[in-house]
Amino acid sequence: MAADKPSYYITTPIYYVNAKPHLGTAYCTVMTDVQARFRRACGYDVKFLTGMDEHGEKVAEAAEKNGFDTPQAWCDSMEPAFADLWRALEISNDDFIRTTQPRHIAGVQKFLKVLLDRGYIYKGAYDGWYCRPDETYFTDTQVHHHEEERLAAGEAPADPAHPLCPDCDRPLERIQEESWFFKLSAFQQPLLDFYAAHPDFIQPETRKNEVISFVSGGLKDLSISRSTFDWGVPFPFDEDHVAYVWVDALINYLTALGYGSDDEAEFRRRWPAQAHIVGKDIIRFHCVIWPALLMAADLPLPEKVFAHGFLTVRNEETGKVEKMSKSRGNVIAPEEVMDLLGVGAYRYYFMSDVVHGTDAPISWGRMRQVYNADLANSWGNLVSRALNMSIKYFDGCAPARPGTWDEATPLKDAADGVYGRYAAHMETFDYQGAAADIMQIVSAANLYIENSAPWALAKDPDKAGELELVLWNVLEAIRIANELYAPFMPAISAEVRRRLGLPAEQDAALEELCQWGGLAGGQPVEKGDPLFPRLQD
Ligand code: ME8
Repeated sequence: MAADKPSYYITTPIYYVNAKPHLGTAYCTVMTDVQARFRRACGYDVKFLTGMDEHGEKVAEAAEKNGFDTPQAWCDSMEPAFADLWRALEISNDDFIRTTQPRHIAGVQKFLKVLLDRGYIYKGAYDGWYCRPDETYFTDTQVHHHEEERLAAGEAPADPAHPLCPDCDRPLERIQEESWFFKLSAFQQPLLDFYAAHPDFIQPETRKNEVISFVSGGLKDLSISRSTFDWGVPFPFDEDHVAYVWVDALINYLTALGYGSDDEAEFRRRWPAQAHIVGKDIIRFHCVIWPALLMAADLPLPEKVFAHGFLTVRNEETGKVEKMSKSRGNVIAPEEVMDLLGVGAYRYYFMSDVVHGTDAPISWGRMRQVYNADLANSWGNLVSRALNMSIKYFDGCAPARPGTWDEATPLKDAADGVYGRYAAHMETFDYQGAAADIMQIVSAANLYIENSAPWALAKDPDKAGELELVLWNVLEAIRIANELYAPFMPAISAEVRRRLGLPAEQDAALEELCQWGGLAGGQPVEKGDPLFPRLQD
């Protein structure tokens, strides 16, 4: 723990264990990782949490279907699928929570008791619609409204016994059972007041409007327990009931900090979270139910929920563009993309080319295009040319920092203020903007090499000083661009640092590392294999 550094607590959703992670799951996790790495580089004391959502009827059913004796054994068998992929994708999570861990169960039970004591839950009977694949409840009005929209769009009427889910269009079930309810209806005005007082709480803006209009339409109390199966956290004061999987899951953000344990010091230090990163599919849970639950428990609310869009694929049969999802069976395995691009380029592609907030169709052609243009031709080529020339003209070393290092050059100009521009983009999750900031330096450096033709300078002994200045400028620009790329491509950046002969660990904060003039020079450098071998179209 670094007491002197400000805490930055960032989370991904905890993913369902019923299938292996796919490109969409990985997209959210990489996006969160880039922010966590950026914040660490800026000097924050980061806690980056991800994990697995293991309770609920679907998990119990999947365990049985897959021939496991217990749901727990099924969940345990799935952990490596997540843990191994996160390692392969260079995910730097500091913790991995599983909702079946005792630390989590204790925290959920404490939370439920707090809600009971504060008078925000009561026992009643639930009679309504339930989407089993999404584990989401819908009212008659919501379902009716969706059916009207479908009919208006010319679609065939749904079976009245199983109308279709307003979120995912799969058949709903009618559920009637005794249940505990959360007084969500009491939080309509407090939520609207909160959104108004915290305009940055929901990002991007379009999502905020969607949430506000949903809440303005009125909130109904929420069924938060199930009694027809037992794979969940038992209510401590009513053992026949287990917590509704979403309430169980949301509380992970607290229990990972020790909420409900004997030592709540980390919880007190780090809560509220700085950012929950989620997909737009689960925004109501994070921007309506979660804040209401926290208000009911008298706890502070997270600073920001960032909702990204979906990676989509075209359904060959219907021609419709669909969300890539496990239950639709249209997923691409991250390993396929890693095999094509390598991990660094995989991360770079999804983070720099897919605008965070809108949906993005996945295309192998576009991946190749971005890889070849940005990485093979621009960044990789720049690094390899610069190192080659150093080795050739400076006896295997970087040129020493010349006395005139502080004089204006096109590269010093390009690097001037880059940290501020980049940080502003990173902080608002505009990674595309941040990648463009770095690319400006990279392009300027490639152009500068062309314009100053070091190979010609090297032939003229009178131009030795100029050659030194030019090449030092290029290496200095590379050093800075490489630090800025590090959250996107951690292992590649570490390798570039190594080839440049720089220390693996940097003590200084990113802003300082981006100051022009940091490269002393004179150290041996290494060419190495191409970082991004060109891909054939
Ligand atoms: O919802 N494109 O888990 P989940 C982009 N357990 N992102 C996608 C995606 C796609 N096609 N498909 C999934 C759950 N995601 C709950 C969460 S949190 C307290 C409980 C990402 O396994 C996206 O971030 O269905 C989405 O929100 C998340 O995976 C849902 O993962």
